[in-house]
Amino acid sequence: MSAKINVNKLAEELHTKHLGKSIIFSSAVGSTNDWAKELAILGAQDGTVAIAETQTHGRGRLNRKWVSPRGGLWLSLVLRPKLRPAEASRLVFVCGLAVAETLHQLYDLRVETKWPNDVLANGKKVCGILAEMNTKGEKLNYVILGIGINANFKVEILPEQLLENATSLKTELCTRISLEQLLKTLLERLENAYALFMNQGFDPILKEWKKYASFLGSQVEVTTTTEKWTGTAFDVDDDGSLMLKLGDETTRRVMAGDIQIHPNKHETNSH
Ligand code: BT5
Repeated sequence: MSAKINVNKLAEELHTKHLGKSIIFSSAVGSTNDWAKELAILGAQDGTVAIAETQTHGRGRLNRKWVSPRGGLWLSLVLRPKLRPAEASRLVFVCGLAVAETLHQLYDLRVETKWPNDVLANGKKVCGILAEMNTKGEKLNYVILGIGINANFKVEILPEQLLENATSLKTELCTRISLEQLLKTLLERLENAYALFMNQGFDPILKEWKKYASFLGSQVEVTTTTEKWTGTAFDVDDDGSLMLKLGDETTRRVMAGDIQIHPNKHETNSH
């Protein structure tokens, strides 16, 4: 089975109104987020999808490297929502929910959302999301929503330092999956979640996202660019910040950072 996506087959089967109505595919690019940004500047319509078989310079947050071998699903969407920049930052959660629902629907896996931008399968990172926006003052021009899913490769091909926290669908399911089916379901779920967000706001999205967020209630270590805390992750607030209760019972609101879940305090949920 090829690592390429049969875009014609997908287009015939895709039941979306606008996401993925225009899909472009490349065997290799630097980063699909950069590619989608170029397309957005050239006027690409809302919902355009750029997919690559491999990325030579896949990126995570803070310019961290995202390793993108053949067999993964590496894509970016061009979105042009009528939102303020602060509201648009919540699209990471809209997307995380859509990925979690997709993996839950298609495969028999324990799926979790992990603050702020990860989706885990059986406790390990299987997907990362990178939302980047272009603004002019208070006006949002476009958002590039990048999604990376470790799909049809064994996790062992990733660099050794990632193996403790990462997994792939092939490793968890012991079989290859259909990239077309994964992408089709993902775009359909994302279109639903995106419409819910645009019509009813962030509350219903956050409520659903939290159903997958098994880390809530756990002891976590939070790292920001300047600080590090240990405490109980007791909530995610309606602006997307992590709410942390520290040992001295004070609370901290964390807008951006990474969490490491304390292994002994990690509880599982029903997904
Ligand atoms: C992310 O950043 O998790 C966002 C990843 C977004 C990737 C997609 S692929 C399509 C689009 N085009 C791009 O260039 N990017 C997007 P962050 O939370 O900062 O996590 C980055 C960290 O994840 C790295 O520092 C590594 O520790 C780890 N990592 C790198 N590659 C990985 C992989 N394939 N699977 C799991 N973990 C990985």
